[in-house]
Amino acid sequence: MVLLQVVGAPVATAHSELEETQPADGARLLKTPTEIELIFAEPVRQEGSGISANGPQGDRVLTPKVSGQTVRAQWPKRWQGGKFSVTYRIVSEDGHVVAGKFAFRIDAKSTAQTIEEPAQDSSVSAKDSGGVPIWVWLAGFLVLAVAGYGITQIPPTKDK
Ligand SMILES: [Cu+2]
Repeated sequence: MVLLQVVGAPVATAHSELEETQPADGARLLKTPTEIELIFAEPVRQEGSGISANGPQGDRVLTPKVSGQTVRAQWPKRWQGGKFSVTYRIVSEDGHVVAGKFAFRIDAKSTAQTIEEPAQDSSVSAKDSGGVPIWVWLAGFLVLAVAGYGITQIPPTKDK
């Protein structure tokens, strides 16, 4: 990555630098995107341009659809829980190769289905611990009521 940027710097006069991505670099999504989008400063050639993605499920080569300065690719439907990175290598109109990488997180709701089971366990343990202290609470309220009664009784005795 660093090497590519250093090598690319001296010839940066006319080729297409990446301007914007969708999702943005560093974004945290709650929904799985249907596609990703890369917008470059100048037109991109379809031939030789490629995008690949990496996530918890491994690596996948995506199919880039180039139109002008925009490169789009369909996002794999089930790629939704965790950190993902997209690596691009595109050929700009002047023939130069521009390569780079951006990353984002997807915390899709469908992963909540696997969290439902442990939730049942926690309700069971709540019942177990809840049964014991009922009399403790009643005793506590009684003590507070007596104490409160005693405090409220003090001002009238002072008046007399
Ligand atoms: Cu160039």
